[in-house]
This record gives sequence, C-alpha cells and structure tokens, in this order.
Amino acid sequence: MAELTRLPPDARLEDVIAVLERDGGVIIEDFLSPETLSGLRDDLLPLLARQAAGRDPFAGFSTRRLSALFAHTRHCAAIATHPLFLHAAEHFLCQPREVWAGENRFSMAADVRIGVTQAIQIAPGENAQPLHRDDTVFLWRHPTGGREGRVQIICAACDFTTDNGGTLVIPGSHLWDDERKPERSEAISTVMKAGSALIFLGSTYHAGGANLTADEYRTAVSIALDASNMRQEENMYLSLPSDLVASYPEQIQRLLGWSAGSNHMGWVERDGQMIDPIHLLRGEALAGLRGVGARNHPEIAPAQPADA
Ligand SMILES: O=C(O)CCC(=O)C(=O)O
Ligand SMILES: [Fe+2]
Repeated sequence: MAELTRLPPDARLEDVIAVLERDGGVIIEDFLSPETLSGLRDDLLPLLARQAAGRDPFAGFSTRRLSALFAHTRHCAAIATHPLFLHAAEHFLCQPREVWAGENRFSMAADVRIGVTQAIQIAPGENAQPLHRDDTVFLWRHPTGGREGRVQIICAACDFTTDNGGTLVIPGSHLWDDERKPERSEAISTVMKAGSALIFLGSTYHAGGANLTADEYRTAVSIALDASNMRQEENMYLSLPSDLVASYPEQIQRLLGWSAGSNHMGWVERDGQMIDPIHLLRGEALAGLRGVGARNHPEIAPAQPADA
C-alpha cells in the first residue's frame, strides 16, 4: 500500500471504522476547524519552544514534547469529542462483556478515557523514532481480535511531509502477531495538510519520521483514547494528597500508583521529559533527569540511580 486512505471530515462513521479495521489507520482531511487549528498553534507553539528536547531515542534527542495539554489549551476538547474520533474509539474500546453477579447475568463495557495528551515537535535533523505499537504500555497481546486498548489521533498542526517527519505507519500491522518484527521498509509516511489528522489503532506499528529538512519543524497534537478498564479501580490520586503519599515508604508510594514501570504507564511530564512520578515525591531536583523511555535503551547511559 503506497498511501493511507483519506476520508473527508463529513465521512460516515461506518467508513472510518471499516478502514481502521482493514488498515489500522486512516487520514481524516480537514479534521480540525480553522479556529481549532489556529487556537492550538497560538496556545502550544510558544510553550513547545521553551521545552527541553528528549533524552532518549524513543522521545527523540531533537524532539520537543509538551503534555498535560488540557492545562495549556482548551482546544483539545474539540479533538477528543470529535464524533469521528470518539465514536470510532468507542467502537474498538467499549465492546461489552457478559458477566455474572449472583443470579444476574448482565453486560458490562469499558468507557473511554483520555490516556495521553502530547504535542510533539520534531526538529530538523531528528532521526526516525523506533517503530512501535502504542498499546505496548498495556502489554496488550496480538492479534487483538478487534478489541483494542487504545485508539490514537495525531493532528497535524503544520503540513506533514515525507521529509519533515510525517508519522510513519505500517498499514495492516494491527493484524500481526507479537513475533513479527516491524521493518522500516514496510512503513509509509503520513502526508497531510495542517488541520488533517491520522487516526490509528493502538496495535498499529508507527513512529515519528526522520526530519530531513533544513528548517521545517513538524508539529503534531496527539491524544490517546483508552479503554477505561486499564486503571486502578479506586481513585488514589483524588483520595490521597501527595504529601500524605510522600510520608510512606517508597514501596507503598509505588503500590499506590505514584510510579511508572518499564512499560511507561503513569509518567508525568516535567521539563519536556516523561518522568517517573516517584521523583516528585522525593522532592528531588528534576533538571537533567531522563524520561521513562530511557529504561528500554540501556545503550544510551547507565540507568540513573534515581531511576533504578
Ligand atoms: O510524532 C509522531 O509522529 C509519532 C510519535 C509517537 O508515535 C509516539 O511518541 O508514541
Ligand atoms: Fe507512538
């Protein structure tokens, strides 16, 4: 397949779902309204310019990331609630299960939750990110049989080209098993205009592309919608103030959820890095810390004592 399928902003939901089921990814042209696109750029570009670049090959050494986007712009609401994204996500994430409770047999289904928000700006000279599946964080098994853990969107905040790092996607890779290794030669670049969006399944292999240009910054706004069963049942973050959690031994802090493991779940962004929240409880200086992605790259540096 030389190109991803493109659908218009008024496409039928069934068509979006059908392409996602077949290819694992689809481009929706003019997904963002002009107001949302310019609002996102106005709100996020100045903040991205102040972020430090990543410190591991996954985050990218010339890529700037900004998370907690709902704190930085109100325009993400239009992305998360766009019917083609939200309802397509519900289709893949909220498939009901039949359960017993005593005499009663009933149907339960997960809701959708916003799992990650991140603006990603790839600078000239950046290498391609390793090809990966975003549902790796859940240790999801493949093939999924159509039941996904995550549906992701990457909105183009500038034109995406083959040269400036347009997201690499391997169409059909959502159907592969866990043994098959993704090859760069199988990936195609997402080429789309500013305001268009790539929607893809958590099981689809993809990566940020290399930026081969001299002076173009490739900026994306991404939001992951996740199945709500992938979380702690009791909401520890609202139940327990962080200073109380900090008074417990580290083992309890981590068990309560102030932790991010080798599968990255639970990070918090500081200074452009996706760090383990345990650093916040320790009251450490955060400057220079590597993000959780560094843990899977022992070749770049010995793990910092603080990360162990
Ligand atoms: O920047 C991109 O195009 C993709 C980034 C990505 O896949 C990730 O950081 O997980
Ligand atoms: Fe990704």
